[in-house]
Amino acid sequence: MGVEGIGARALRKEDKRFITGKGRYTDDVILPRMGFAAFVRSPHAHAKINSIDSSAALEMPGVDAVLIGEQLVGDAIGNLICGWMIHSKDGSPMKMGAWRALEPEIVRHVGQAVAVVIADTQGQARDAADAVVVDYEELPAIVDGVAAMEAGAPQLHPEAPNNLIYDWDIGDEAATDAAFEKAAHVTRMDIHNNRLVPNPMEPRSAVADYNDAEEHYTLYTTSQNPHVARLVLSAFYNVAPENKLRVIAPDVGGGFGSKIFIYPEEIVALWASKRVGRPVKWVSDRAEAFLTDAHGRDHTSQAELALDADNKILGFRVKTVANLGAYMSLFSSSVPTYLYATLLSGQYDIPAIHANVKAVYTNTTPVDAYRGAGRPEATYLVERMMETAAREVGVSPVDFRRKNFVRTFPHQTPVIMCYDAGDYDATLDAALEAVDYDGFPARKAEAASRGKLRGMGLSCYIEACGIAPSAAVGSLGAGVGLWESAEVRVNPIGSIEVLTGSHSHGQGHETTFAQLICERFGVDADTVSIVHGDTDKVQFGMGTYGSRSGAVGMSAIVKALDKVEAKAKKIAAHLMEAAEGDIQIEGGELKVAGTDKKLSFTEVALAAYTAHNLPEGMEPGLKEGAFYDPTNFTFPAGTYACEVEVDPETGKTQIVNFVAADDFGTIINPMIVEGQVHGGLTQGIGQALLENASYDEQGQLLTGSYMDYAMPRADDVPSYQLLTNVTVCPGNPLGMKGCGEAGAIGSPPAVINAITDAINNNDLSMPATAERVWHASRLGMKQA
Ligand code: MCN
Repeated sequence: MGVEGIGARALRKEDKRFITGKGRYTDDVILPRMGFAAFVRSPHAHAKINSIDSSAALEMPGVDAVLIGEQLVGDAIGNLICGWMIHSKDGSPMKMGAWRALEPEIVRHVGQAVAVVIADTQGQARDAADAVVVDYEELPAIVDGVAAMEAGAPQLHPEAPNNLIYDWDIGDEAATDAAFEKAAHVTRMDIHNNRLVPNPMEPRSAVADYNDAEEHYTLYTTSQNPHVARLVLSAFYNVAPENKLRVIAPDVGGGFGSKIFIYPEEIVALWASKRVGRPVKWVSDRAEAFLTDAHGRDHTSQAELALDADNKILGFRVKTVANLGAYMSLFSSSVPTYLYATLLSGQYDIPAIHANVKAVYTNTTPVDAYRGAGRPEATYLVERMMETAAREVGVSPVDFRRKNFVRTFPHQTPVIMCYDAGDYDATLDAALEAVDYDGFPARKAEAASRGKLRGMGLSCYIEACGIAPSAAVGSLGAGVGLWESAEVRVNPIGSIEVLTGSHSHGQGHETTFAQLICERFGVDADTVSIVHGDTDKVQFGMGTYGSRSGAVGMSAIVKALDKVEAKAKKIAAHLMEAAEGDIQIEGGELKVAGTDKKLSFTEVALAAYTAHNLPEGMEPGLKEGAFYDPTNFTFPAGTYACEVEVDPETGKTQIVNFVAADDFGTIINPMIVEGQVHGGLTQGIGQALLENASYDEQGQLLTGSYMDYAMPRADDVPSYQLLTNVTVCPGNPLGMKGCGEAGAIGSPPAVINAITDAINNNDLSMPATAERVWHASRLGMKQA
């Protein structure tokens, strides 16, 4: 592969196995005597379980066992947990209803598991699951977050009256009220952020193997964070102590946040493996994935922006209802609060902000992190408001934003975040030039001559990633610090293994992390292996989400590399009888500055292990570990410009140009970063135009397959124009900011701002389907 350091467009090391079909996913794991699990799932959104009759299923061929919730509770398997304690504004803790991996009493969403069948083959298990007879007594269901709080709404959990989980505030209410009293203009909007289904390519799966003789469990699973999975399984679900539980997340085909959470199926697979005395495999099919993978978004908000006579923003007031579904999952408390409301300042200098977030239970699939997690919701709200306010006061959306940009750093927002570095004018300028903003009126006129409606929309997003400084999240109620760890092992003949707590499930870590080592030691990337995803191999780790693996995971590697380098230099200095300060590492060699004396990296590594000529008192070996805990989040930011053409006859929107100008700090591999942005933009455009998890009033998911849930395809998206501007992040040794979510965060408002501009009607919600756009454009034409 060669020596390709920081900034190289190195081809992905992992692609050899992925594009030749040699990846090893959880479903590829086949163990001797393995049985298969199939879950019996509720067809009702809300129902009491009167009885479960498994007698017919037990008689069916190959069936080993049918296990139900009462047995699980009897074996003291713990309830599923939420990781971040939120207190309501009255000081009371959030109200959590119990979530059991197999529900024995009341089901609260369609697809909830009530029993599991273990059989010799997958087909036998599924057939037998169909033969389990569950007597349900249906209860009224509620699916809408706002309606769930109204008097008389069906109640999900006795712990949470009015289905209210928490009623949480951020910012200064009095200062915000005072700002509105002084306002010359107030922009008001009701905004809904549509519910999404994550849809990674590989559905979730688990293979659990209990070894009776050693009382030890191994779990192969589609996890973004195997160590956290082990921790949670051990500490809360009472499966086994950590030393008796190995979690392996092998190749994982995408997650987008949905594989952070430890789901009922993994817990049940482990428990069932011990119960039936054989390894147990469960593989989700796509229909189960629609019903049980944690969904994303689903916010309903009212927003108000106060401006002075000069169009300077005085205050921002937001009220949001977050529909969390039937249960609280791992990040569900933090997504609509600390990941959402702390970004309501956007790229703008807003003196006063107050936000209230009410989180509610409904009879829908639980909601957790989905690419961006809270930050797309904030960006959509802020950027729709900016565009709308500019239109209302009759100034250009560009001038309006520029008037209000933050320009001095560090910048303390009124909602906790302190932005460390950025240049928002630079990315705005770059995007405007690339999209030929000045030429837009002419293109609009030309489109009109063909009977088409052209629109231009901007989105100046900011996000907080590099999740997260342990001190900050600890003080905000997170149960755990979010540092990362690394170990760098230089083997005796010079090959290098880097053990990282980050987990790659599509982000190319095996390549970018190796680039760091190439940069530092000048070695060939083929001599470097990145090891991750196995709790028995890697010391510890917090996993991958919140675009943290670059800024946090790689920083831990840098710290470990510093230690390795320092020791290697000591050894080289000793062997070459030189001063330590004179040793330089270059091109895979350790040289004495100003002389022709040198040793190869391999010679120094070998000396560290042969150990007969080491400096006095030095331990043998060349292996160092480090933990890195960031001091702040990182703040990627940029401007997205979208130009659309709408056909008023059909309502069909065509994105004719999309420019993304991003600031990700130092870039390790531009090609991988571009791939990340492409993926994020496409998911964001999917949310804006096509995707929606839609329920009927009884709580049935109407969009439960690809026949009804529209994913973006190649012809829905344009050829993106990507640009970058670098402001170095001062908070980590490489100066990096995350890039993994930006596209999905910044793009939806750019698309909707463009369509609403085209159709001359601001009243349009996501997804902007052809039907919605057609109706809205007719109103727009009447108003024109
Ligand atoms: N990188 C870089 N230069 C930068 C920033 C990042 O070269 N300035 C590189 C990194 O080294 C890494 C990749 O870009 O190889 C992404 O880095 P980062 O932004 O730190 O994000 P993470 O690696 O932590 O990945 C998480 C992020 C999230 S939160 C979601 S959701 C998401 C995403 O990554 N899910 C994905 N991208 C995905 N891509 C795929 N294919 N599949 C998913 O499930």
